[in-house]
Amino acid sequence: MQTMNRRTALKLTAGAAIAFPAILKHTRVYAADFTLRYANNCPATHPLTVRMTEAAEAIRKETGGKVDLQVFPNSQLGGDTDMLAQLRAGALNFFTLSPMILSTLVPKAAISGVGFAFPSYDNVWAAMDGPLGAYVRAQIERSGLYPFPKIFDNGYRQISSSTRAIQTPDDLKNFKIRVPPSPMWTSMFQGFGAAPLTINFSELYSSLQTKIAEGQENPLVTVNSAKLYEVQKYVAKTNHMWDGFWFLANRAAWQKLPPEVRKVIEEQIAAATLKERDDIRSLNASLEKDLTAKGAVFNSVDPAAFQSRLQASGFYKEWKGKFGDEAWALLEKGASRTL
Ligand code: X2X
Repeated sequence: MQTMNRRTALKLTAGAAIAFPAILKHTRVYAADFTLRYANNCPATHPLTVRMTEAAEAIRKETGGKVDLQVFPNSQLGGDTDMLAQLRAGALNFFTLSPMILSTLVPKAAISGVGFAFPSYDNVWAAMDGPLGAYVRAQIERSGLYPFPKIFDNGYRQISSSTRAIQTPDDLKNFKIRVPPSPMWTSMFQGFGAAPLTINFSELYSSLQTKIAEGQENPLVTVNSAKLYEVQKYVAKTNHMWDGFWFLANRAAWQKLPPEVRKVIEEQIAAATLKERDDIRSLNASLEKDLTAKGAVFNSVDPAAFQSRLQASGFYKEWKGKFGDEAWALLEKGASRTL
C-alpha cells in the first residue's frame, strides 16, 4: 500500500484553492498542544468505549483541536494489570479500571464489590456518588492517581458456564471459573466452593475457548460485546455483585494541564459517565432476549442461597476485618442493609 505523509497530501490538494480551507481542517495540519492517551479493556461496541470515543471528539471540538485524547480500547495496550502499571509510570494519562482490580494497589477500593451488597442501582449511585465513593476516592488519591468524581458502570455480574447450568451454590463446587486479578474475587469464589483462576480480561475469551476455565462472571453487556456467548452456553442470573470502572488519571500529568483544559475534560467525562450508566442499565435489561437468540440458556437463582453460602464460609467476617469498621459502616449505610 502506498503511504502519503501530511506534507505530500497538502501539496497535492493545495492546488484546489477553494477547497483548501476545508482540507486544512480535515487533515488536522496543526498538531494538538496536548496529546493524551486513554486506554481500557472494553470492546469497541461496549458503552464505555462508545461514550469515551464521543467524549474525546467533544473535547477536541471544545478546545479548538488543542487537546487530542486518543482512545485505545480492547486491551490493545495490554491487560489490566499492565495498563495500571503504564498509568502509574505516565505512559498512559487515563485508564478506567474496576475498583476490585484497583484494590491490588489500593486495598480498600474493593469495598464496593462486596458480594450481594447493593440491592438496587438507587443504592449504588447514592453510595458511589456519595459518602462511600468519597471515602474510596480519598484512598485512591494517596496512591498518586487522581480518580474522577463519578464512577462509570460495569453492571451487576452474572455467572456463565460452558459445562453446566449454575442453579444452586452446590453447582459451583470445584467449578473452574475465571475471576479478574483481585484478592476479594478469588476469596468470594473460594467461599462458594469453586476453583477460581485469576486471568486478565484480555485473556478471557481464549481461556474459555480452550476450556482452561469452564465459566466466568460478568454483566450481560460484557458477555455480549466480548462475544463470550460463542464460548459459553449457560447464564445464571446471580447478580452476585455490582461493579464499576473508576476513571483514573496519572496525577502528576493531570496537574500539569492548564486549568481550563482540565475543566473541559472533567465536564465531558462527567457527561459521558452519566450517558454510559443509562446505556448499561437499559442494555442489561434487554440483552437476555438477544443472547437467548444467540443460543444462551438462562436460568434464575435464589440469591439468598448463594449469599448464605458466602456467609457460612466466613467471607463477610474476613473482609469486614480487612476493610475495617469505618469502611464497612459506609458500605452498610450505602447498601441499606447489614452484611
Ligand atoms: O475483567 C472483567 O471481567 C471486567 C471487564 O468486568 C472488568 O474489567 C472487571
